[in-house]
Amino acid sequence: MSNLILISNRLSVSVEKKKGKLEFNPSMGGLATGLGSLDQKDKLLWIGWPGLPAEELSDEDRREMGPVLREKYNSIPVDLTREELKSFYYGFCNNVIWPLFHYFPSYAYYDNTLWESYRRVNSIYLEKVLEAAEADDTIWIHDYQLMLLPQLVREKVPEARIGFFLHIPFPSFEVFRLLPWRNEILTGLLGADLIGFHAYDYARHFISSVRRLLGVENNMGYVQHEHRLSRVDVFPMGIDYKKYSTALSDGDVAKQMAVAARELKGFKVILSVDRLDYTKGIPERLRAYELLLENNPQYREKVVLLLIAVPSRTKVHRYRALKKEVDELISTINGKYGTIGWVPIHYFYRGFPFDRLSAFYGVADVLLVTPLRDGMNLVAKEFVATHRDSGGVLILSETAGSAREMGEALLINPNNSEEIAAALKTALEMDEYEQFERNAVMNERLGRYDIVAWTKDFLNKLSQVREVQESYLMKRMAGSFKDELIASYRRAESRLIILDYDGTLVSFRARPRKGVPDRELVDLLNTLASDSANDVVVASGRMRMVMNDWFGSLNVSLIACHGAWLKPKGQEWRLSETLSNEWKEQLRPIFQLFKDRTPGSTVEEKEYALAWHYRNAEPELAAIRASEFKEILFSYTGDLNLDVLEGKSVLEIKPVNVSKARAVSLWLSGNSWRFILAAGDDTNDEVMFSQLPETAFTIKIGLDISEARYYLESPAELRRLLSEIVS
Ligand code: ADQ
Repeated sequence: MSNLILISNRLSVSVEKKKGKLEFNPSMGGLATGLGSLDQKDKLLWIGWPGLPAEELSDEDRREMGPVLREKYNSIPVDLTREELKSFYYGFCNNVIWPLFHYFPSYAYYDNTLWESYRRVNSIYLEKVLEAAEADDTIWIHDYQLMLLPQLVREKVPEARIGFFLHIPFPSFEVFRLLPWRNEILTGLLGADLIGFHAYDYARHFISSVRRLLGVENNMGYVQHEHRLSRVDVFPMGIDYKKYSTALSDGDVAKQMAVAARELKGFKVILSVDRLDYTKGIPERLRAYELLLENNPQYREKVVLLLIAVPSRTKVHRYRALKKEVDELISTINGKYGTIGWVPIHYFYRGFPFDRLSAFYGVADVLLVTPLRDGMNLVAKEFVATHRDSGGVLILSETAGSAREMGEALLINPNNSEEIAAALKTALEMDEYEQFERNAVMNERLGRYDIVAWTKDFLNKLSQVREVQESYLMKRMAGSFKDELIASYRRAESRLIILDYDGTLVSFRARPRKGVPDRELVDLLNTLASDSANDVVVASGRMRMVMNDWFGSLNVSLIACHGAWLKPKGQEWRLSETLSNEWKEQLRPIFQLFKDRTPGSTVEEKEYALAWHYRNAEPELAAIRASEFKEILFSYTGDLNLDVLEGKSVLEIKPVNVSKARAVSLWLSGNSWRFILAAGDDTNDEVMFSQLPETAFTIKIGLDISEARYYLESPAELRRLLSEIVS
């Protein structure tokens, strides 16, 4: 039986020590419910910190805790010392990542010792994973505390099935780039097969950062990094819908609600529920409430605000400062507007269990959720589900992830107190029919994509990614395919070997001129060419002069300029066709214009082609310019008999009768090769692959859809293969 191993900073059960005795308090979070609903063919195992620093656990405690956690809660504890908690959790996680990812860059504190601690603690989690995991287990890593873990696991268990979900926003590139360890974080995450986010924007920001910082493109959400495919996708987390939508019919909740309603004496109730965190916009919310009372005296002594704030990260300075600010604001407002019979704000600085919280949701007329940033915000969803069969208005910040799915709420900008105050007025005055209608639409959605659907969706997608990866693996030139290729090579008395150059024999460089063949490659080509049965053709889009400089002295055949020039081995260069260059006059100014409008891009003029390279341009601008440029070029091609070639970060135009496939046909006609091998990485190579005989060994370099029969991951892999066949 395989396991589903879930790794998060905290376990879903919290261990406390009271009067020297251990207490185990399971917190039935949404995630536990979602996972609990899965068919139990997989055994569930949680790995995380149990809530007590290592120093507070005696050997005896450990002997007691381990088996209880394991047997009763399927949990494996991670031991963290006070020092580790300070520098890892309070330090790096909550003083660097949390503020930065929530767009508070000025709160982030970049200190290398904190980063070192983050790395170290991620490795501690790794050890636990390695102890627990077996080859066919599914490993699901959660949240910003463990962003290095996917890659750490990948390095140790390359075949592992790894998912990662980020519960907080992924910020835009402009913010993310501020992080000194940004590349390490991206690489860490890309160790996962599937990387999930709450909202499309976060996925988009992640993909954009990967592109700009690692230079890696995405193809329909698939990212190829270090020769592996990872998928990036969006899974807006749902709630335990059944539990919340039926809460009010629960006896305990109904009782609590009756008590609360009695105590609230017919006031209109505005509710606010969060952890006390500076991202939640609590002071801004209080100011907006004050504005409502100031501008609308008719609501004084008619409404109350119930402000519930769970203490959070109280060891962090900013949180203590926020607590002070909130305390002061509340006393100012209560002092200013309160009367003997009316307190404008009831403040609860503590969390509540499910029945009390649901009762509060139930009595509330309005839920006021105004985070400055929030990955999702489940409170908003819980409130709407609780009001499935009743009115109740949700006011929701447009910067919360849940706003994307809850367009029927009153959406506000959390920094605009006037707007929030106006929304409060609208909510308090909204007719009941409209309230019902809005809640019904939102409930339909929440019911469909609840925590159970969310969990299943994520795990299904993870399996699908593995299938896609496996379909590539089936074509991988390795194992029996390689044996067959080598045997066929050895048997054959005449062999044609066609090798594209850039991206196939050498990796791409920032500047095309830097792509000079190295000693190892020259030796390899020489060895291949030294067998008189071999005709080795190096076929490139590069200029004839360059090809001549690099390979002219070798006993190989050459194709330059995408097939305009040919040099069969031992012969001189010759043109494949009579070609004209007149079109260049007309198009050169357009190439220059695009170069000028796209900083970092360059124009390369070849004998029978013009190329615009944008590898070093700002990627998003380059993508826009490239599609614009393509449109323009296509409008010329028909009249001028030209062809547009789209390569990797290059757009090229050349006469239509010049092509690698045409050039290669010269080697095919009149020859009966017993062995043909062709390798390439580009769209230009695809036509060539498709015109070769079916028995040819066609190899695509890189993971991509291709006409080739096989694939290899990189130029280095192709070189290894070539060395093997000649050894
Ligand atoms: P949080 O910042 O903790 O979580 P949120 O999603 O609002 O934010 O709340 C999570 C849970 O805590 C909810 O189920 C809620 O009922 C409970 N809770 C909040 N305040 C409470 C209170 N005062 N008393 C009792 N219970 C309370 C992070 C991200 C969010 C993201 C979640 C899930 O910051 O954006 O929605 O993870 O991915």
